[in-house]
Amino acid sequence: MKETAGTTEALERLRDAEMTPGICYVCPWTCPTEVYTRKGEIVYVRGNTRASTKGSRCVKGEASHVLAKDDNRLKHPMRRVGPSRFERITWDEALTQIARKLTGIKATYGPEAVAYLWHVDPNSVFAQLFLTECYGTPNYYGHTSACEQDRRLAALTVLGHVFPVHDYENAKFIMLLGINMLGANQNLFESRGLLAAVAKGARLVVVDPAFTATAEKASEWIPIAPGTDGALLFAMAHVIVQDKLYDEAFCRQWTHGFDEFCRHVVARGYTPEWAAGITDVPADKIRRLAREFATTRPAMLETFKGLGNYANGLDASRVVYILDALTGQVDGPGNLILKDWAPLQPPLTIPEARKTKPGKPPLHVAMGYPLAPDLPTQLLPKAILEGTPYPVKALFFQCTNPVMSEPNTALYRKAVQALELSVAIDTYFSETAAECEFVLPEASFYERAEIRQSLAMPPEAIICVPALAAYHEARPVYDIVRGLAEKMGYGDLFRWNSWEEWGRRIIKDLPTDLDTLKKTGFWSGELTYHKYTRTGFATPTGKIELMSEAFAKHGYNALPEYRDRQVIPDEAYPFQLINSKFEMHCNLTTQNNPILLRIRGENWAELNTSDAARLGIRDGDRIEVASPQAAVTIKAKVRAGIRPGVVCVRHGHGFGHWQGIAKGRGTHINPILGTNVNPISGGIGYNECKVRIRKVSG
Ligand SMILES: Nc1nc2c(c(=O)[nH]1)N[C@H]1C(S)=C(S)[C@@H](COP(=O)(O)OP(=O)(O)OC[C@H]3O[C@@H](n4cnc5c(=O)[nH]c(N)nc54)[C@H](O)[C@@H]3O)O[C@H]1N2
Ligand SMILES: Nc1nc2c(c(=O)[nH]1)N[C@H]1C(S)=C(S)[C@@H](COP(=O)(O)OP(=O)(O)OC[C@H]3O[C@@H](n4cnc5c(=O)[nH]c(N)nc54)[C@H](O)[C@@H]3O)O[C@H]1N2
Ligand code: SF4
Ligand SMILES: [Mo]
Repeated sequence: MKETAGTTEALERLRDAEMTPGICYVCPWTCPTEVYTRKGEIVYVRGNTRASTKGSRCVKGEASHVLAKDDNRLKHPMRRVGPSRFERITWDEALTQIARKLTGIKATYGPEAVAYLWHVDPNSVFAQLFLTECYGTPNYYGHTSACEQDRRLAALTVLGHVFPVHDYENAKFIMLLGINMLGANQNLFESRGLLAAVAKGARLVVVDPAFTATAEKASEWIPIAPGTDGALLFAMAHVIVQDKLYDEAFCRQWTHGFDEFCRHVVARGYTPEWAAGITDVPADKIRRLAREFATTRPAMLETFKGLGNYANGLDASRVVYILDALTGQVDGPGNLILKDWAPLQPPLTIPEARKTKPGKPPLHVAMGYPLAPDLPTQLLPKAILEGTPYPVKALFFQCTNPVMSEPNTALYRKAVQALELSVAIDTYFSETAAECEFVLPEASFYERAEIRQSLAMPPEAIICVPALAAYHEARPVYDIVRGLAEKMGYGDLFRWNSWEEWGRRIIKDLPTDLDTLKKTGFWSGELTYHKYTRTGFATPTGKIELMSEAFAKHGYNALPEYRDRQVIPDEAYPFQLINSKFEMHCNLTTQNNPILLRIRGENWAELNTSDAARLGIRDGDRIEVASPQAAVTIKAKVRAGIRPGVVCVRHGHGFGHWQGIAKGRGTHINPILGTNVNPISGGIGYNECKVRIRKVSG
């Protein structure tokens, strides 16, 4: 009875509801959705059933309707008036003052002293066009160095593609190293594909010091010693080379440096016996895995953050893709897909005559990281506090909270405080906003428009149509940038009557129109395989580079090598700290959501049962986790499913400033992490940290 009444009530709410296509922005995977509203309120949201995600949504997206009415959101612009004091100001005051400061900074230090940072990038292209083309700074960056910078540079230099996606569903052998597809979900169609593959009998091998949600579904879990995957991968390459299990015809035609790579792994002695001593994976198991991988079709290897979290992660990630190349299956069914992008155009064009050419190279180049696919953000404090390689005086933070998400929290906070201009564009009062001079409220994805690339296998564009009126005074970034452009003499270039005007410009090369897109929510092109046979690979040689010409050009070793990670546990700090995510939270974005907070109200540190018993720690005790840099206390989670000697902290929680309900819950681990920057990619080594632990209270 009760259920029937509930169903009737739910259906009643849906009567006459209007559907607008949306994009979920809770995590970087931007799933296409359908948002149903009635009388200006959300009544129902579901995944777009016709798009590539087949209607999937995760719990984080599902709970996100709370955003629309969350009283803790930023409601109006604010300006700092004291150490922890902000006053409300109008948009006009905010934009006038920011514009004045931008003009002053450009006159004194040059436009390059201004940088713009984002994480997930809602409409950031407007800021890019204004700052890089009109104002004249080359420093427009994402936050990839805090994320998958090593994997990204590996994919770019080996395969010539920034972001391979995966046809897990049709694979027969899948080996995942440092990627928790079912716990830190990435494309939902991929998670579904992975489960479908396992159900059809595919072999899933998970290499991870922790028994993750993905390992739970695997045929085999390999609890490797942290930071040693490179050795395992090289040894697999050694077996494939010695047994001639590679696809020689493919390698001769489509790879560069095939003979050199084969000689290299043999000459270096990267044998399974050598790797066994490093990885703690027995040599015969390594041999078996290599043979299974090379003789099963389709078979693929993939990684994400787990390898890049160490100083040796870049070369390890390169070897993942090199192994994929050796068996000749890349960009085929059941494998890595080097996706085509939808032909989207910029929303507006800046005429040549109005452009300002930057006088200095972009920061990543000036910092000595010419190959870095994104800014090595851990070096920003040096640029701000010491003026090296050149002074940075102003930062914009959109959709990113680096004061909390970067390591070395105290230094990063000090750097933000030292800026002449700091602007946080956020939906909430983040830890970074709390250090900034100006805090600007951005409209959420329920209130703004966007047309962007999807991360589907075929080329696909997705659209977000505003479903709700603006939340208080919050504005989308395109309106914020337009306001700034007006104040700085570029208003005529950033003029439109409605978002549809620039929306039509973005899709002008798509074989569809805006009205259709507004009904369907997406445009999808044809999925094609083996595109390289027509175009080659987008590398300097047009081939998959087992030996990287880009590396050689910049004086780095063209062939990957195995090195130890940087920080190794010792007697004083006997544990390796590693990081991972929660299934039901995303980074530092969802902790204020009451539904998600009820499911997971705080984070914890996981340690092995045997370590815990030795130290007298029981599940749920509070422990101190101390690195050579600092110490924090956190709840202990004792489990068998983690390698002894490893402490795994689940990221998220531990907010101090945030005004919402997440404040004071759980522990922020980043203050104990030191600065660790990969010397080539500029990626952050979050796991380069040794710790000691002790029980604080039961
Ligand atoms: N639910 C949820 N989903 C998310 C996110 C989230 O916060 N929550 N965040 C999103 C973002 S921004 C990203 S970048 C992705 C991240 O996606 P993943 O990279 O899959 O996520 P992490 O939890 O960082 O996973 C890293 C894994 O590496 C393992 N690991 C640590 N050290 C080693 C090692 O030495 N070798 C091996 N083989 N493994 C190791 C960790 O135990 C962990 O399981 O997830 C995205 N999806
Ligand atoms: N210790 C540890 N640290 C980590 C990680 C880890 O595993 N362990 N993971 C790392 C990884 S993979 C990543 S990607 C980074 C991510 O770190 P960040 O780049 O800092 O991103 P988030 O943590 O997701 O924080 C996003 C911010 O954007 C805001 N926001 C959410 N939606 C919107 C919106 O629509 N518009 C605007 N303007 N703002 C919005 C949120 O309120 C929040 O303040 O963290 C890294 N830091
Ligand atoms: S995976 Fe979940 S949180 Fe991420 S975009 Fe999709 S529905 Fe939103
Ligand atoms: Mo990330």
